[in-house]
Formats: sequence, structure tokens, C-alpha cells
Amino acid sequence: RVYERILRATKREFYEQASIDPTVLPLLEKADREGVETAWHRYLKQQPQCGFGLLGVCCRNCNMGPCRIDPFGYGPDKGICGADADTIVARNLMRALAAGAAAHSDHARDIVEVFRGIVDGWAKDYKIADEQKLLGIARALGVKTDGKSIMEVAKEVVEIAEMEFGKPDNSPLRFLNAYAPERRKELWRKLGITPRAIDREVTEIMHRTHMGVDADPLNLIAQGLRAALADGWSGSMMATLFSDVMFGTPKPIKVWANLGVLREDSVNVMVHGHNPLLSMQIAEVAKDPEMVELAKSVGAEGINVVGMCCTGNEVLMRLGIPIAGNFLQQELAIITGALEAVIVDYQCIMPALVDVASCYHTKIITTEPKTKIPGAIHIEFDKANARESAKKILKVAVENFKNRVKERVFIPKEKMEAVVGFSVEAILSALGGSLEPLADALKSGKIKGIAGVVGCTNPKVRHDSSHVAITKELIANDILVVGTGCWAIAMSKHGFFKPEAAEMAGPGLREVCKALGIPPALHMGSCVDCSRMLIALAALADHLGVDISDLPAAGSAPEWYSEKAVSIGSYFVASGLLVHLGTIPQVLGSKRVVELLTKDAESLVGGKFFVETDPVKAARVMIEHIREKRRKLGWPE
Ligand code: CUV
Ligand code: SF4
Repeated sequence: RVYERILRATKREFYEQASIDPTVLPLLEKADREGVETAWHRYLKQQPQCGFGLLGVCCRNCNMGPCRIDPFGYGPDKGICGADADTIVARNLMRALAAGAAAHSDHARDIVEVFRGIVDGWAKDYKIADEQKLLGIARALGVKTDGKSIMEVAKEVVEIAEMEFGKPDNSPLRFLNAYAPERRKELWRKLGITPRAIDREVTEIMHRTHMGVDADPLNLIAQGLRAALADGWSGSMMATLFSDVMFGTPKPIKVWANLGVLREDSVNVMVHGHNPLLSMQIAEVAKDPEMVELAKSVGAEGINVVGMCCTGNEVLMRLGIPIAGNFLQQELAIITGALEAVIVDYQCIMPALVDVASCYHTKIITTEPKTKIPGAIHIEFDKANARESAKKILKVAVENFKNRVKERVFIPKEKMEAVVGFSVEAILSALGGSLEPLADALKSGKIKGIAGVVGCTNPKVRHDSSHVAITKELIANDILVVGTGCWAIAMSKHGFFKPEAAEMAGPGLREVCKALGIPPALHMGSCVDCSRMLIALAALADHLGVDISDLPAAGSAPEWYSEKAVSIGSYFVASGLLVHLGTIPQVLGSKRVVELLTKDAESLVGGKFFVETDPVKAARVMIEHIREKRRKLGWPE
């Protein structure tokens, strides 16, 4: 039906349906006039998408195949090896989860490597910016700090961090052990899903999904949860913790969001990807007098660094660098004709950027050995000479300013003010230093519950619409919403992060927000910063003397697309949360897998998934879930 509607639509109707963000329509029309394609165009060309793939029943795990199962029961019900739909769907989903956990954790590895560089002295352009944070981590890990210099503490901590990836014994991951609540750890131990080493859990999924190893959907999913826990409570968590140590723990800061942050008079440079190691340096060197001088010499007023996706969130929260948009706007930023360069690290970078850029003067610069795109300029970022290396990369952008074609520039005027940067520390300080006020507000029912909303945008959903609708519904029902990633960028753009947004909240939440001067939805950071939510949930559960699964809380990924979101959703489920998915995962070909994820999981780990493409209905399910948790705690509904 959706397909028919799309076919019948005129181009303009299709473009209007693409997004609720006012910057999108004019730029899609500009793309059209200039013969440029975007993800929306390519999404249309992919229709109808492969039914076997959508259901998850296509297997390419060996060269007897590919095999596919007939979902209607007329054709084959087994692959050549005998794997049935349940096995194939579970294996496929676990491989997606493994890729997501690997992505987050490999990002952490790069952060930890540079942290090691600080200890060993080669990472001279990085420093320990937040000593308190480091001391806190050391204490949590049981590292003695008394009488030691900060570098001595750092050395011991980094040794533990490095071992998280591949420690050879069967003991629990050290960061998970340090930060997860006792009851959770006990439960995971009983279920046999305590993660031992990050790389090992990911590798074990690759092993188990090889032909002829694990065929049991439950056993496969259990290993998936284990790898997801390794990601959430160690990989992603280390990425967050050490980024805070090196770049500072985010505090509330006023920023601007949406494509209107691009400037006609300046060199516009977009940092895109996920890791802050390079983007922080780019943002810093853009202020260097030498670079500003260079920009002036080519006729620009200065250098305007803007962010995209999560590396954008990293520099947004820490430096107030404006954010140009979320995932589906990456091509649009180039189509403005005003972008001198896109400097990328990794993850969520569409290879299409190179094709789009070829129609404009924009240069796409890849910087990581593990991320190369044919047609892009590759300048490897040297972390041992970070500042000089960042300058070299930035110079390419500045020198490109003269190639901008003024007549082809269209910068949408829309930009929105937002207050971002709500790390756990910042939330605690807004609460006056303790969890007590939040716990009281929850108990009394002023705040009914907490929802974590995260994740991407996806052309299968009208861009930003589900993010906005679900958040509106939740806050109107006195549920405090916290979140990360492209959800957080959507909220920044649509005005939910202005303190005045408290007006959209229900009476109880509104009162609390006004008293504290905070918005009813809080930007907690990038995707790896979902680990901040784990820490907050653990602290709240401990404070109340309950398990995480008892809390009036729920999670949602309304417009997710990425394999990383599979891992995030899974570690929240394994940590005891109800998690909503707003785009349909490729699992419907197996009734058994669907049951495991949406029913059986709850009796095992206290959390489960539910799938609902209608955001308002989804919010209602989350609200009902929160009500029930309140009932069980004996709190007023
Ligand atoms: Ni990971 S949230 S598209 S950039 S993973 Fe990328 Fe953050 Fe989704 Fe957005
Ligand atoms: Fe086919 Fe089995 Fe090989 Fe998959 S693993 S491609 S189902 S034979």
C-alpha cells in the first residue's frame, strides 16, 4: 500500500512527505533541478524492497547458498544445510548486532589508544582535561588513588581499559563489573550471559553463525545479548568515559541547530562521523589565528565548523559547535552549495556523499585508514601530531572556498536554539547534587517515569516525524525524556531543548522543569553516550533499592536504521528495559525469534522489544508500561 501511494505521488508530494523539517523540501527540489540524487531518491528506486530480505529469511552464510525460505509455506522451508527460518533469522540478526557492537567498541579502542598515548607521552596534543572524572573511574574500578599522581592513576586505568577488548580469562568485564547494579550482574551470571571480553563476544557471534555451529535461536540470541552488554557496559561506556576525561564532561550549553547554521560569508566545514578525536581538533584549530588569516586571504570572514551526526554531537556538547542536521541531512548539506568540505571519521557516512559532492565544489575528506571512499580525498589523521594534522586537513577546505559558485548557493534560513550537554554529572548538578529530588518527583508522580529515546533517521519514516510525535506524547504525559544520537539532533532542531519547551509538558513535569530551568527532554550526547543512560538507570535503581527492570522507564528507537541500534536496543533489553522499535527489524520471517524478542525475553532479563510504526501508539504502550511499573512499586499512577 505504501508502495502504491509512493507510485501515485507526484514528485512534489513525495518530497513533502520526506520530512517535517522545513529545510528538506527546498533542498530536495534544488537537488532535483540540479540532477542530484539523495537517499530519498534511491529509496524510491529500491521499491519494492526484497521480501525475503525484509523478513530476514535470506541466508548467505556459506557457498552452498544463497538460500531463502518461502515465508508462505509453498516453497522450501529449509536451506541446503537444513537451517530453517528460525535459525536463519536469528543468525542474521546476531550478525547485525555483532557489527553494531564492533562499531561502538572499535571507536572505544581508538579513544583508549590515544588515552594510552597521553600516558606514554606520544599523544602530545591531547590531555587529561577532567581529572575528577578519571579519579571517579579509578575508584569505580577499584584502583587505589591515594598518594598517586594523576598520570600514575591514568596508567593503571588504561591498562584495565585495554584488557577489556581481549582479556583472556572468564571473569566479567571490568567496566561492567564496576558500573552495573549487583542484581543485574547476578542475573546475567545465572543466565550465562556475562560478557568476558568485547572482541571475544563479537568473535563468538561470528563463529556461532558460521554454517554448522549454533542453530538454536535462543542460544544465539543469548550470545547476542552478551555481546550487546559488552558494548553497552564496557565498549560504549569506555568511549564515553575517556572522551569526557580527555575533552571534558559536558555541561549545559546553548547551541544552534539545523542547516541554517551554514554561513554565506565563511568557509563552511562539516565534521561528520562519530569519534571526537579529530572533530575536536578541527574545531580547535579553526580558531587558530594562522587558519583564520588563511580564510581571510581567500576572501572569507572566517571558518565556520559545523557538525553532522554523532561526532557533531560530541563537539556540540563540549564546544557549542553548531550542528547542521541529522543522518538524512548529510547530503542536503552539500546540496546547499555552500560547503567547502566534509571531514569524516567513521560510521553513518553515506558513500553517496562523493557522488553528491561531484556536482558541487565540496571536497569529501576521509581521514581514517578503516574508512576510505572511492572518489574522496584521503588524508590520514595522525594522532601523534594531531594539531598539525588537523590543520593540514582544514587547509584543503579553506583553499576550496574560492571554488564556491555563489549563484548555486542556497542556505535555508531555519536554525533553532537549544540547550544541550546533559551528562549524568550535569543532571545531578541541576538536581542540586543528589538523586533525591528526582526520586521524590518520581515517587510522588510529578514525573511519572523516564524514557530514553535514541537513534537514527531512516527514509522508511517521514524524517524526524516519529521522533517528534513520540517525544511530544511522552512529555505531555509527564514522562521525562532523555536521549542521544540523531533523535537529540531532531529535538534540537524542533525546539524541544529550549527551556520554554516545558510548556509542552504535562503539569507535573512542567513544574519540575521550570523549577530547575531545564527542558522536558534532555540531550545526553552521542550514540556511545547511551552508556550515560545505563549509568543513570543504575544509580537510580540503587538509590531506590530496586532493579533496573523495576523502574518506571522505557526505551525507544523511533526511526532507527543502523546495526549499532540493534546492539543498543539489545543492551537496554538485557539491562531490563522495555524497548520500542519504530522501524520493523528484519525478523518477521521467524515466529520463534519474534516471540523470543517480544515475549520470552521479559521472563529472562526483565526487558523486551516491541515493534510499532505509529509513534503515538508506541508512546501509549510505553506510558502503560510505566504505569504498571508504578503500580508494582506502590506509587500513585
Ligand atoms: Ni550512532 S543515531 S544515524 S549518528 S547511528 Fe548514525 Fe549517531 Fe544513528 Fe545518527
Ligand atoms: Fe544455505 Fe545453510 Fe549455507 Fe545458509 S548456511 S547459505 S542456509 S546452506
